Parts: sequence; C-alpha cells; structure tokens
Amino acid sequence: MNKVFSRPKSLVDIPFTYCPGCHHGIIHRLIAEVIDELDIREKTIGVAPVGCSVFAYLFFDCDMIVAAHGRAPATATGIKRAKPDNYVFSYQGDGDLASIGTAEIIHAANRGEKITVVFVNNAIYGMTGGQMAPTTLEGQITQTSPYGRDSKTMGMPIRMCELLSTLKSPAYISRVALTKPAYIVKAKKAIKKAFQFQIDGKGFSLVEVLSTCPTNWGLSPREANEWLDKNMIPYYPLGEFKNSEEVS
Ligand SMILES: Cc1ncc(C[n+]2csc(CCOP(=O)(O)OP(=O)(O)O)c2C)c(N)n1
Ligand code: SF4
Repeated sequence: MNKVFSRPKSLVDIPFTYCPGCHHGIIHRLIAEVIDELDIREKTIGVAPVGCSVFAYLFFDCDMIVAAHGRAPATATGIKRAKPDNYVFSYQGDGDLASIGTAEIIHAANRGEKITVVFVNNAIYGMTGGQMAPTTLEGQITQTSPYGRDSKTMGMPIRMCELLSTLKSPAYISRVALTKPAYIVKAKKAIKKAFQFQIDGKGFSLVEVLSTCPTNWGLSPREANEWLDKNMIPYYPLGEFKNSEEVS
C-alpha cells in the first residue's frame, strides 16, 4: 500500500503546544515538509522567537537557537555569515518582528542578508494575553485593547511586505494565508521558493503568513478562519511583492 501521509522527518514526534485552530502548527509542518523535500535538514539552522512559537526549538528536528525579543534577524545574520554553507531561517510573530524587532528586520532586509524569514502575522501578541500589535486592524478588539485600534492615536496597521519591498536588496517577499487547502498549497510553494532563493545564494527572502489566534480573538477555529478571510486579506493582500527572478 502507498503511504500518502506521514510526519515530516524535520519535525520531532511530540505534540504541539498551540491552541486548537492556531495556524502555528500548520506553518511548522509546511516548513518541515519543505526542509525534507529540499533535503537540507542536516544543514539547516532555525532561529526561534519570543511569543507562542518560542518552543519551535522543541518541534523542529534540525539545529535551533532561540533569540532574544525581536533579535532573530541579527542572530540569523551572525550564524549565516559565520557558516555560509548552512541554511538559516528565522521564525517570528508580528509582535516579535513588526514591533520589538522592527529595526532588526528592516536592516537585515536592507543588507540583503542571505537568510529566510517566516513571519507569522496573527494581528496580535498571542502569548502575552492578546496585546495590540502593529498589525492589529482598525477597530479590532483585543484582550488588552477593548476599544480597538484608533488610528488617530495609534497609527494604521503596518503592512510589512509592502514596506520591506520598497528596499532594493531583498530578493523574495511574499504574503500567503492558510484558511483554505488551495491557500495552503500556495503557502508551501512560497516557503519552498524562499528557501530555494537561499540555496541559490540569492539575497534575503521573507514569507508573511496570515494566521489565526482563535484564543485571543475570542472566536472558534472556524470563525477565526472566516474572520481572517473577511478582514485580514482585504487589508493584507496575498501575493508576491518581490521576486528577483522576475527582475531583468
Ligand atoms: C511591549 C512589550 N515588550 C515585550 C513583551 C514581551 N513579549 C513576550 S511574547 C512577545 C511576542 C509575542 O507576540 P508575537 O510575536 O505576535 O507572537 P504570537 O505569540 O502571537 O505567536 C513579547 C513581545 C511584551 N509583551 N510587550
Ligand atoms: S494564543 Fe493564539 S497564537 Fe498563541 S498558541 Fe494560542 S491561538 Fe496560537
């Protein structure tokens, strides 16, 4: 009988600690499948962030290191420069990447560091009881912002892909979602492409994954997927923002 489904080799065989309906688990799986398919597990080094996915170092079966708040791009830069034959990825939430580590990500992208960044945008700081994040939508209620974002005093939600793709150096920047099987297939392709850019020695690559946080959104897993489709995708459009293969 043909085996059609199994756990990727690049994931340790232990249960995830994520809440039901959280997309972190799907994203971990896609990254692990890509590492397996590219056959780079022995040469891959992942950088785990702060936030719910801090335990990524327990789940991925490759070399992993944990970075201080927002410092994953700097840590990844150091590792990649010291070990250019290894493949280095950082895994970061929006609190980690777009708030505390804003400068880190902008400068790593601007320097064209040959690293791959997986940016999980769930519009909230999940781990800390649902703080507002720079990506929280206008009017979106979070556990610690019961009146929602008021753009007059809090600014508009930051679109990181659009912002980073104004820089000349990044090689590949794309935004994906996971609320439908067709989206998941596209998301995996984007993550694979991002790693392939690094394998080919091209510059900085980043994939933003729009994600749910049913727990802090106060929604069921199904409602969270619907909310993401209805509210996040119109503000954070999916697609490739930068693909140096297409630049002549
Ligand atoms: C202003 C501020 N600085 C630092 C912290 C410490 N901290 C703990 S977890 C975390 C990030 C978690 O959010 P995110 O990166 O969005 O990941 P998620 O948990 O949603 O997956 C931060 C910033 C904090 N809560 N608030
Ligand atoms: S709090 Fe949110 S981001 Fe964190 S594990 Fe639960 S659902 Fe996922």
